[in-house]
Amino acid sequence: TTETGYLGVTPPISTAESNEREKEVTATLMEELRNQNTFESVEEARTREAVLGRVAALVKDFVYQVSLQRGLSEAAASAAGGKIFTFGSYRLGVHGPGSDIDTLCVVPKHVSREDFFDVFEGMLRNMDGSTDVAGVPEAYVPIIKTKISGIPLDFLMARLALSAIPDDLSLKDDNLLRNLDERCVRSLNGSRVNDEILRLVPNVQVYRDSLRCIKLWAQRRAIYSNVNGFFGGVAWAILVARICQLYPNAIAGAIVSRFFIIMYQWSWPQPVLLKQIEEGPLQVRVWNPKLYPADRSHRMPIITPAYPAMCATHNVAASTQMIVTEEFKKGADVVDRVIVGTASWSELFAKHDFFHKYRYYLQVVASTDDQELHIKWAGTVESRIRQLVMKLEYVDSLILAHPFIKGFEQVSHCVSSEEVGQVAQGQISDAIGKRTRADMEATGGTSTNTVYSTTFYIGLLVEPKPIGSVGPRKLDISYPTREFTKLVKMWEKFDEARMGIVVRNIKSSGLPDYVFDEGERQPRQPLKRPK
Ligand code: 3AT
Ligand code: MN
Ligand code: MN
Repeated sequence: TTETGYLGVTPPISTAESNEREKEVTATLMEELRNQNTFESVEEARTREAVLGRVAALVKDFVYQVSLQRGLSEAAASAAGGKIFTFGSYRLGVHGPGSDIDTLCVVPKHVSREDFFDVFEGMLRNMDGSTDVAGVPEAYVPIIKTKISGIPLDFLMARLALSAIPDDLSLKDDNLLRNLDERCVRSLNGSRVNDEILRLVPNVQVYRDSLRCIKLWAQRRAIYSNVNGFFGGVAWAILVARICQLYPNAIAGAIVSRFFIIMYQWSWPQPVLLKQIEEGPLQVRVWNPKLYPADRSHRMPIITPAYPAMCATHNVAASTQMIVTEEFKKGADVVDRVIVGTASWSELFAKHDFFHKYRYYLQVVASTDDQELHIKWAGTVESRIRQLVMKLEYVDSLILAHPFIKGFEQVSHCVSSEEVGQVAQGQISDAIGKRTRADMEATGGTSTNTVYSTTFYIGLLVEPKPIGSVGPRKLDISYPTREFTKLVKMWEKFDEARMGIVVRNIKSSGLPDYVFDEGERQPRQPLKRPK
């Protein structure tokens, strides 16, 4: 705790200890989280620690090797150090089975980003038990992804303006960011934000248990996604931390119950802050709605606690705000019933009903003829979907446009150019959908007829028809659709001959089976004959 005697930008709401009932529901919550398989096994935890130990040694060896190459003496090369910092769910202690370990490699100034992708990536490839090593040096945050002993890892790197990286280095000092490459500043950010969050919560174990619950709930309710205008991992982590600050002595069951009601009633766009926003040594923008109109437009600002302060939720649109708010309300209702004993925690984690909720849906189909290109094209289309959502919000009689948080991928083997055209239009018949590569080879087809497609869904909530009007209500989405396709085609690698983008309006009865779990789809009502 600080000079004020509390953590956060206001005093706590209550410093009371949790009561007996809250202790009971915390016990049942933890049991439910175990039943839901959110914890890894003891064995997996041990493997992770062993992997991290080996990775820490590998980074030191990498720095040592490069130091020698640069002509440093044996002694100076050994003293150059090198250190790993974890961030993401593993660092917060809320990871599940199969989660990755997000790892930042901090190296001294004579080790370059090129070395990271030439030398370190090579060392990873040669490491015992490593598989799937893939470097993406051109990314906004350059990254090497890999698996070691089956554990996925994401490696970022930051080169500090120091001649050696001691084992006890902390990343807290903002002055470390001086004179760094922007990519290094971005790479440091995730780790610095996580460290601050943990420093700013009153009880780390209570925080972890509560966040584990909220993350699972948000994933099940399909509102865990930054790109689509909901909240991503960092935003959820900050929200739960804020509730922990407001109830410093409460246990997880009580935090979760306060979480829903406080978030439902939050007076947006008042920001969620874990501490006062600070200025710092860089020429970079710090979130400031008084100064910047773009920041003023944030609907549900959740601000990261490390310098430079940023908004973790700048993608939120009017529609996603309504959806998240409604989910807070529903969550509050369930938790109220859990507390009085008329509901169980499993109800909180019930699957979303996105594909049952609307009468009309948009299908956004991105297609290409090449697997690798497809990943990039589908990613580009996905990252623009929120623009389509915002344009749809202006359409008359549309109350909201609800983007689903993930796309559905399909690989179709086509035997004719007509079929290729159909797939690109999102019309994948049973004949195409069920055909395998082997079927196609048997009929003499070639691999040029393979089409990769990803379909994204947007649910449309339309105003009810005015009483007494006849005929279907006209919903004109041609303008937003046209603007959206124009926008995605502005992608620098867009090639009309190889990539397709189609937006179609369908009725709920036209949703394909693959969006439903087995047995989830209601069988269509047979017509009842009068006796
Ligand atoms: P998991 O348990 O791994 O699913 P997580 O919260 O650790 O949950 P990620 O590993 O995807 O999630 O992300 C960890 C952090 O890495 C969050 C964010 O600071 C950063 N990050 C994630 N995706 C990107 C990205 N595409 N570009 C830049 N930073 C990213
Ligand atoms: Mn992670
Ligand atoms: Mn990751």
